[in-house]
Formats: sequence, C-alpha cells, structure tokens
Amino acid sequence: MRFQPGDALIVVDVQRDFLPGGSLAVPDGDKVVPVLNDYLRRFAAAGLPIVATRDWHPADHCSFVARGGPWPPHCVQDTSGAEFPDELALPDDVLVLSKATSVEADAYSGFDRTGLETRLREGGVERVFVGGLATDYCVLATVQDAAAAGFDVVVLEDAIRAVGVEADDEARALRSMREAGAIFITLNAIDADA
Ligand code: VGL
Ligand code: ZN
Repeated sequence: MRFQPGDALIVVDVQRDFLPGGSLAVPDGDKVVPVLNDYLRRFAAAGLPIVATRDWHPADHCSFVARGGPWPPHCVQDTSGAEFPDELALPDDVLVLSKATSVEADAYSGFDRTGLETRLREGGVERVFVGGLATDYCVLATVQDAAAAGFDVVVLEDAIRAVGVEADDEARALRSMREAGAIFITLNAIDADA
C-alpha cells in the first residue's frame, strides 16, 4: 500500500493522561507513539493532511466519577495531562481538534461536533487512516463515524491500544470496526518509499 492524494491521517487522543502514569492510563498506550511517528513522517513527506484529536474536558465534566460518570478525571483543558506527549512528532501544520469540551456532553468520536467531516471534505479527503487511543472508545467511535460519513477507513493496527475495562472489549471493538467496513494495516504493509 502507498499513501496518495485524498488520504489523511487522524491521530486520536494521544495525550499524557492516556499514557502510563496518566490518570486514565491505557495499558501500553505509549507503544503507539513511535509507530505513529513513522506514519506521521510519511504523511508529512507526502504533503498529506494530518489531524490530531484531543479529549478536552472541563474540570467538572459529566464523564467524571464525581459527576456520576464512568471515568476518573482526565484530559482537563489546559492541564499537563491533556497535552500531547513531547515524544509525539506532530508537524507544525497539524490540525488539532478538541472534543467533549462542554460540561454536559461526552464525545468519543473525533467527528462529534468538531467540524472534522467538513474539514476533510474541504481538503478533498476520501480515505482516512486512523490510529491512537483508545481502541475500544475513541478510535472505535471515530472509525465508525468516518465509515458512516462515507470515507474509506484504514485502521493502523500497530498504532492503537485498548483501555479494556472488560476483557473482550478490544476484540469486540476490532470486530465492530471491521463490520463498519474498515480495513487494517501495519507499517510493514506500506511501500518502503511511501
Ligand atoms: C477516551 C475514555 C474517556 C478515549 C476518552 O480517548 O478513548 N476514553 N475519554
Ligand atoms: Zn474523556
């Protein structure tokens, strides 16, 4: 496979709080970073658009345990936990889109009230490559919405990790993404010069 005009890379929620040591750490979440850096380098070299979504919650967000939600506080706006890790090599012209920014609504999908679909269409994007965190929440929802919007969807199987609240959550998420029409690749499926 090679990257071509009409392709875009979507890096989902690679933020400190989702990495080991963070408040909602995804097991081995840090392992996606070097792999994503490889994809990032290739997309940047090809001049293709790169989007990074971020979970960007107010301090009293409804998804937090104190508000009756399922999660410990995480990715609170303007805190270090919400930052992209320094090791993630995002290019200067990356499009950063924040989601789940209002108190009373959660949003797992990068397409949920972010303007992402419009931005992709304006850029002539037809196929999206999706990696990041977490497989069973925001990657899944983003992949499902991308497919529902009519984009071809390629999941970067070596650049995703799951929270795994239940043991089979990851497997179910992978199955759901396949059922949505997504295909899966790893770096070794990419032409060496692409
Ligand atoms: C996410 C749980 C809560 C994610 C965000 O980015 O997958 N998961 N908020
Ligand atoms: Zn969240």
